[in-house]
Amino acid sequence: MPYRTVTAVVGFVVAAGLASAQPPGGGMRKPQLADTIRANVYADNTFELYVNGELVAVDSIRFVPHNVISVDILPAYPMTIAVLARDNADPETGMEYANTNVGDGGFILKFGDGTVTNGTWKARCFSRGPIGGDTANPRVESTPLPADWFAVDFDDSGWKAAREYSEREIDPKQPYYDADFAGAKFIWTDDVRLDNTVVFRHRVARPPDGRDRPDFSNLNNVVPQGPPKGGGRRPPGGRPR
Ligand SMILES: [Ca+2]
Ligand SMILES: [Ca+2]
Repeated sequence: MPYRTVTAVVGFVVAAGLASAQPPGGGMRKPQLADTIRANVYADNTFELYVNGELVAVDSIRFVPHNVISVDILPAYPMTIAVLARDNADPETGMEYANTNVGDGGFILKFGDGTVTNGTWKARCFSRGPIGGDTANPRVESTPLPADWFAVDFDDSGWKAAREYSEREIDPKQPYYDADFAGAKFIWTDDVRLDNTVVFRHRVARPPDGRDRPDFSNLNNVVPQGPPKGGGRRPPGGRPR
């Protein structure tokens, strides 16, 4: 093939790949790290993050020190985000530090596509306490989590909006300031002290930064572009590729 033709073909594939996962001639190009977006998440005290019904991140430190979790995620739109956030609280009393303290919660998230937490997110509390702030006779009220709380089609239409909190109210620790949360708001339900287990949900219809991104969500159901690697084929004298 003449050199000029090769250049043209490569150029076309690269250009097409910017907006589509579907190269000419069918199949689907494989996603690369450049197709991912960075997710920064900070929770007081811990969280599980689901994107489009799949678990993508868990806080690796359940209590303290307060940490930022940063992971790469492969977005697909519309994108449904569901978060289980927990303040550190004894399930029997709602308190911490051997039932001597009422801790407070707080959650903030920013994705590289511009998705941020704010008061447009849905929020519902599933465990609160000590009821009435009564630390002498602490009680909790808990509701079981719906089995499919993280599912894309879960009906959260009856849920209230999350409440936004200021940095001063949440008082995040230094790792929060070391990460990019510009434009994001701390959120929780209405009572950041007594509401201890909270689920947030949010649907991102299209990338907030306006960038067109390929949709790789069907990748497992198509034949990738190019010859498959591995598959048990063993080159002579070598290990499987
Ligand atoms: Ca609390
Ligand atoms: Ca806390």
